[in-house]
Amino acid sequence: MPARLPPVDTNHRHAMLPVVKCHPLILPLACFLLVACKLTPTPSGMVLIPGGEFTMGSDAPDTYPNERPAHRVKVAPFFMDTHDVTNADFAKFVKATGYVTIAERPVDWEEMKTQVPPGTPKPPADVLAPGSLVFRQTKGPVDLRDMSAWWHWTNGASWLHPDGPGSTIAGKENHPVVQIAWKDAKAYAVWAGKRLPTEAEWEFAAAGGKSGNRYPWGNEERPAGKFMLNRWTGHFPDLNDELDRFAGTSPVGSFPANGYGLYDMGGNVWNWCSDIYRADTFAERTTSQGVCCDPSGPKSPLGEKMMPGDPSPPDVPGIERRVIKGGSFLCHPDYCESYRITARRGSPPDTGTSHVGFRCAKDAAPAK
Ligand SMILES: [Ca+2]
Ligand SMILES: [Ca+2]
Repeated sequence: MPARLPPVDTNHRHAMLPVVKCHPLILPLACFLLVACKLTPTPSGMVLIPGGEFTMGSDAPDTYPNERPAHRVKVAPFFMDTHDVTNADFAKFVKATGYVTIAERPVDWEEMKTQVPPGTPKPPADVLAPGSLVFRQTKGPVDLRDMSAWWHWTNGASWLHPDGPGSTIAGKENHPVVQIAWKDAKAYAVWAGKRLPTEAEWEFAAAGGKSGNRYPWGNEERPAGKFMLNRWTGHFPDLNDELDRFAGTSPVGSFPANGYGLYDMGGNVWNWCSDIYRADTFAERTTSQGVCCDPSGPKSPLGEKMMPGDPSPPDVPGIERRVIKGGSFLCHPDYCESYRITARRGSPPDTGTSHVGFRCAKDAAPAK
């Protein structure tokens, strides 16, 4: 006969716990460790990116000169939004704060004057009126060196009207918000208690815990013929056959996540990063010794060495631009393939476009 077990008091959870006798110092020590190693809980909609050392940039021949040289970088653990900030997310910010995006404000000529060559005449009123840059498909093949064939300054274009007056975000609540200038993205991040990721963090996160891959999902652009991102399909910029199901932006999370659970790290919309853009950032960084820890980008755009083949040559040397990463629904393998992990470009911080959005990061430790 087995010994009878004592009755269990099921009304008290502690009654189910075994009583462990331990050294009197164990409990105070455990409390000390809990406080000392206090981990920030993972905020909703974010994942913990563990941090570590990785190879940033690429020396591969089929990459741009601004991605070279490949070099070792360390990043501390941080949190990253699993998906781009959506129209619904941004609407909450605007409702709570009354924030007016840069595209919705008239251009400040006094400020603009500091960013153009001296002696530039004041532009006509329609150029100074509120607006933004809108992509328009061309009627036929064009010279791919002339981006003005498909980018058009459009009065009335804004996050609410991403393709200009008459366009709407109704029904696109879960699409990434676009027509967001870097300064708008930063304002949102501050409101959300977050920040923009550094370029190093973004690139580390895009790799999804793997090393040496060309894309956030692996080395093959279309494994087993499957589209892994929203990019341009057809002939750029005059024929979009929508083979990947989307002509413009797509709802966030329409394609598989990468190894960290991050969606759309390649394609859909570009993501703003916090760093100032320079084509020579990596070349300058590697002149110093050792592995670079948590780089936050160049201090200034001044003194940038022009690089032949830079996909983002500045209109005016020394003008401030900020890094964008990940490519968009406009990228095509025959054109720029900017959804590669190491691809990088610069864009003026006060200009929104219909293919640039953002996602936020947050420190995982109390303070850096
Ligand atoms: Ca597409
Ligand atoms: Ca993206």
